[in-house]
Amino acid sequence: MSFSLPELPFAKEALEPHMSRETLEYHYGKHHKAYVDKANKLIAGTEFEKASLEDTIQKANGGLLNQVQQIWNHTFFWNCLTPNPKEPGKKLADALVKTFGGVEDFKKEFAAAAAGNFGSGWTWLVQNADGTLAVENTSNADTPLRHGKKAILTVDVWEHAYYIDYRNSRANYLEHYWQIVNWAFAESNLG
Ligand code: MN3
Repeated sequence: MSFSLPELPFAKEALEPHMSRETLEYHYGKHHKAYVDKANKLIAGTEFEKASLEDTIQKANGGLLNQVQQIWNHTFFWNCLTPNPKEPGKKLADALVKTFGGVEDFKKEFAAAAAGNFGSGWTWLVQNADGTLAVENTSNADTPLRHGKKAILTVDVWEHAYYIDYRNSRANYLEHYWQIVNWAFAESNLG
């Protein structure tokens, strides 16, 4: 078994003007694809040749771990975006009210964490093993899966995610992110 690049869940131009076709051509077509290609080279002849992506994330180390985490993180990220956003559903909205005080309070805390995530990384809404929700940052390729947490929502804050559309302004990128968030996908991840 080898890893494959999943189809994007929308057309490359579908998220414009918030995320351009050009960004997706690079971010999905080159960066995400490169993680898949590099992982497949690294598993050749190893115990991971027949392992699932999730098992490999739990067991791999070093360069391979970085690549497989980035494959998973990006696939999850594309699913967190939609050209047809709707308001958060009741189950998710209630959970956000309980933990953060409200949907807008959650968005503020998540955006502040993303703005403050130093260097390359990801910002997540996670569900802990005890069912509680939390906003967390990870660095580089690190992913909540590796730490026994369920990912609910994420934003990629590597510069490659926003440099084409927003240059150095992560803040502008984050403002536009809220216009294309797939709340229904986030809600479907709640346990
Ligand atoms: Mn990325």
